[in-house]
Amino acid sequence: MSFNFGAGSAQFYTLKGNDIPVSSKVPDENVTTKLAGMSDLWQGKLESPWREMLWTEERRGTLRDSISSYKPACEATSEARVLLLGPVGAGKSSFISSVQSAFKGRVTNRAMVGSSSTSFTKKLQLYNINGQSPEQPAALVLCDVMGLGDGEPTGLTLHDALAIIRGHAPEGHKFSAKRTLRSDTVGYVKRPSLKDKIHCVVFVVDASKLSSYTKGLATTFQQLRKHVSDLGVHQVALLTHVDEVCQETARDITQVYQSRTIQKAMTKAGALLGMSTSYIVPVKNYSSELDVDENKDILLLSAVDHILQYVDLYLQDTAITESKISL
Ligand SMILES: Nc1nc2c(ncn2[C@@H]2O[C@H](COP(=O)(O)OP(=O)(O)O)[C@@H](O)[C@H]2O)c(=O)[nH]1
Ligand SMILES: [Mg+2]
Repeated sequence: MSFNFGAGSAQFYTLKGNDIPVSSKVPDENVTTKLAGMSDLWQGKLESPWREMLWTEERRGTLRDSISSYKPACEATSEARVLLLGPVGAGKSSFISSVQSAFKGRVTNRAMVGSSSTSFTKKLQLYNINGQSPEQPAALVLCDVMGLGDGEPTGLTLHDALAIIRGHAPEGHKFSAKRTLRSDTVGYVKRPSLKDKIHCVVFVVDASKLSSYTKGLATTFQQLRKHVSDLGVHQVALLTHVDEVCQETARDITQVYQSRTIQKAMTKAGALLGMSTSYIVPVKNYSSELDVDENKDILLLSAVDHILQYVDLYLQDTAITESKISL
């Protein structure tokens, strides 16, 4: 299996003169408390970022505008429907709230964010991303659902995840590992159209838990990936909690693509998911922040932009197939 690190793969990892080990700097008090249990220390800074990012107010504006004015690449659906899948606590609900916050300009908690180890979100919840203003909603729906199981009899089953992706699950359906979705379930969508289906699957994994995720979870991911690929739906991934594995990134999010620790975490996430790192993007969700931050917004909005590219690949393929059928 090969992993694509883009321009970064040929970099030499040298420490610059100003790269004082973080432990010897005076860190922010909040950050220190959060990082107390961190296993992986700052492992040095790459000479240059392995992905180019523009950390400017202008870039944030451009991303907001392009997502707000996004139109799906196929007439059969007026909006992109994206499903977030991952274990409990990975940050699926937080990502939805964070994206919403990045548009609103203040931190909101729209999707219910949990703090326990069991899934807070049991229902299939659809969130219309508001865009620049409530009158101008973005053509993007993010779907939140309970955490994936890792072979244990809890969590979303493979069968139910695929039923959602195929468009059979009604909004608000309450999932249970004991009662899987069936054609006689109330609200079951028998003949889903393109707008009911999922156009891109986003796997969400927590960077601070990569070493403790079970083999069962890796198997769940691999099985899902195989079945979702068979449906022709593209998959990308979000690596969340990056602030919890790298102090320097926690202090300054613009360091995310220069942190060797995060680069390693991305490789690890790629191995867990069985996916090239070119599909994976890191994010820092709004968790304890009271205010939005320009650079965190840029990372979050870039993740949405990345997702929409894969939505369009699926929709373009679908449009071609449909036009062939109607010939
Ligand atoms: N530090 C930090 N905490 C996060 C991040 N994303 C989510 N969290 C926290 O992790 C916990 C679980 O998040 P949640 O969104 O409910 O996970 P879900 O079960 O996947 O929906 C919450 O306490 C969040 O505030 C992140 O990027 N960094
Ligand atoms: Mg949740």
